[in-house]
Amino acid sequence: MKLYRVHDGALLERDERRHYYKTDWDQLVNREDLFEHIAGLHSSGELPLADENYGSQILAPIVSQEVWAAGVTYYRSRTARMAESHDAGADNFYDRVYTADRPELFFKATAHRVSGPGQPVRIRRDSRWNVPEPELALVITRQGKIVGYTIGNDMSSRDIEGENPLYLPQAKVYDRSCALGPCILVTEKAPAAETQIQLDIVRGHDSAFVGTTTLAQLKRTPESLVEFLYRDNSFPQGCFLLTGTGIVPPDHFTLQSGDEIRITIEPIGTLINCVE
Ligand code: DO4
Ligand code: MG
Repeated sequence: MKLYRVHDGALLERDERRHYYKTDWDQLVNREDLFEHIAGLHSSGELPLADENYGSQILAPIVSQEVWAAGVTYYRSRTARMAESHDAGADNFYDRVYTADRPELFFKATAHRVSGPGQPVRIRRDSRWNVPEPELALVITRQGKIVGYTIGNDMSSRDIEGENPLYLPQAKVYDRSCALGPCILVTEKAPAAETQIQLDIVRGHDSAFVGTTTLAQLKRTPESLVEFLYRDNSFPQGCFLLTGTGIVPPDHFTLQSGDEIRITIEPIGTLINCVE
C-alpha cells in the first residue's frame, strides 16, 4: 500500500486505485499499527475514491518530522569520499567509519528545507561541485518503529564536503537540499535485498548520467541505523532517515541548473525534481 500526502490528508493507493483519507499526517505516520490501520480502512470500503485532481497536489510526505541521514554505508560512497577528501588529509576518517561499529549519522533537514515530487531542489551558491544522492529513506515513528519507506535525495556539495570534514553540515544542509517522495510505501516486509535504486540525470534531451545499485550493497541494516539514531535522542513527531548512497557520478560530473533528477526504487515509485 502507498500513502501520498495532500494538503488536508492522505491518498491511500492499493491495486492502482486511490482513496481519499482526511487525516492528520503527523498522527498518521506515528501510528505503530500503520499497516493494519490502513489495511483495515481499505477493506472497510469507507473511504471515497480520490478525485483525479488530487494527482497534481501531491506534497512531500513530511510535516513536523526531522530528516536525518546515514553516510558511508555503501562501498562506493566510502571510495568517493576518500578521494574527494584526500588532499585535506581526511580520507582515513571515511575508511574508518565504513568499518566501525558506530555509523555516521547527521542531521539533514526540517520540513521547510524539503522538496516534494516535482518541486525544485537547489545547489548552494558558494559551491561548484554538486551531486544528488539517491537513497532509501526510512519512515520511523516517535517510538522508533520503521513503518514505511520512501525515496530521498541527499543533495550534496562535494567540494565543500571534501575541503574539510567539519564543513559537512554546510555541504548537506541548506534550503531545498533534500527531496522526499513521491509516497510512503507501507508494507509488512522490508524491501528485498535485490531491490534496485536507479538514478537518471537528464540534461535537455540527453541523459547526463545513469547509475544503479541494490539494497544488497547497503553495509548496515536499517534497524541498526535506527537503533543508533534513537540512542538518547527523541523524535516527538517521528523521523525520516536516509540510509546512504551507493551511486556516485564520476568526479568530472556536477549538476547544473535545469537538470532533471529521477530516482526510482521500484516498489515505491519515481521521485522527480529539477535543479533550480
Ligand atoms: O560523509 C559524508 C556523507 C556521505 C553520505 O551522505 C552518503 O554516503 O550517502
Ligand atoms: Mg548521502
